[in-house]
Amino acid sequence: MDLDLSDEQRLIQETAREFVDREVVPRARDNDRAARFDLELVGRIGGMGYLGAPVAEEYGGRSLDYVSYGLIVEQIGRGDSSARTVVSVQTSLVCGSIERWGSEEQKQRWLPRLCSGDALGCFGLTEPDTGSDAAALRTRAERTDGGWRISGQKMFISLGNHAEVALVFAQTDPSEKHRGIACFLVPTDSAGFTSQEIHGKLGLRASDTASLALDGVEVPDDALLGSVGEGFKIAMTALDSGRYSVAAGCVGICDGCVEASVAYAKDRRQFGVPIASFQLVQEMIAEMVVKRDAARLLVRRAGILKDQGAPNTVETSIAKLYATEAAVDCANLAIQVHGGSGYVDDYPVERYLRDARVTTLYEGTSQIQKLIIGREATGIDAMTPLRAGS
Ligand code: COS
Repeated sequence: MDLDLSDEQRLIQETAREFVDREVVPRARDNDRAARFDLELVGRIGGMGYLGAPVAEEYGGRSLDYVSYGLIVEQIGRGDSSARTVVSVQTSLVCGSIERWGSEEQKQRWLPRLCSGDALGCFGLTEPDTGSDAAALRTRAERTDGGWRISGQKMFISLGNHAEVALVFAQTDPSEKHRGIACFLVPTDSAGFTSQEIHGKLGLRASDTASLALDGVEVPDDALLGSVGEGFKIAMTALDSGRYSVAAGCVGICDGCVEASVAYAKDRRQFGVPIASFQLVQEMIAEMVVKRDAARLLVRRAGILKDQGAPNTVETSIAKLYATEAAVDCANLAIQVHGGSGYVDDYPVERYLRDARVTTLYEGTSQIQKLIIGREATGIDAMTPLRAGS
């Protein structure tokens, strides 16, 4: 595995770093405090081509490789995980799914506007009663003359209040279980489609999170993405990319924790010396550095496999599991290095902890990632006790 970055990848990394320091970092605290979804910032991120970086240029993307995409997402994650969530959802879950599974007409209709940031999209998989067991979703799609009628509820949907199009996963035939699921491109101004903001989140306060209700929403046949029965596969392939993106963002959190902690520890003096002189402080910094580097290498491996077109679901789960847990650990350690100052938002580390916390939950919990990894290692499916015993 060649871990070296090409000259072009280094340039992409450096450009993203400068962009984030200039545009993302200065706004992060105020947006967090105000719980503001910063549409102007989204526009600037779109202007950089960061909302559809791996999408083909003919559809408005930048045709970038996955390693480069990961480098961009890492930088944005270092600046602000709320902004990074926009990039991950829009690029990996929405644009990636439309590019891979969409008809030529669907791609032409949606991708250029999504890649530029003129339109936002959301990914409607999770429901009030359906999280880890995604195949058990209850939203129903029934055939009508020339189309479908969709009814159900979706929960914890990032960008759901601002999206123009929602990928809605719905069951067409419950007896078919996961093979009955279909995915629809639903314009959010459709009659019967409503969204509601979810308030009171621990972190990602500057990210838009919605519950969606679909009350007999009618869509034409050409709103179907892929074919009936392919919906579960569409969701899983989208998550293979989304988990990679979350993991890359978490490397950025780890890196931000190292940077902030090193700077603080060299500046802050106690007992007459900078606290960076103390072995117990260096131990915390060393732990952060090791976790950041390990997470970065795991993300790089997953990216390289994706660029090779090789199977990478398990390697992506390994990267997602490790990087998200590392981000929580690093943020917690970074607060410890900062002492009382780390507990208030003069420094970014308390936001890092609040924002990191959701990453071990969304796009598949750490427990789901372990079950995917364990199944590959043992050949035994332990997803549910019932199946493990059968
Ligand atoms: N890529 C393509 N296809 C995949 C896939 C992937 N990564 N993972 C599974 N599939 C396919 C399988 O090949 C299988 O296809 P067939 O019907 O042709 O046999 C089908 O999907 C069912 O797969 P599997 O048996 O693995 O499903 P399980 O119910 O055992 O496990 C888990 C599915 C639990 C792994 C899945 O439901 C999951 O990831 N849950 C978490 C959901 C999640 O992340 N939610 C958060 C959303 S936030 S946006």
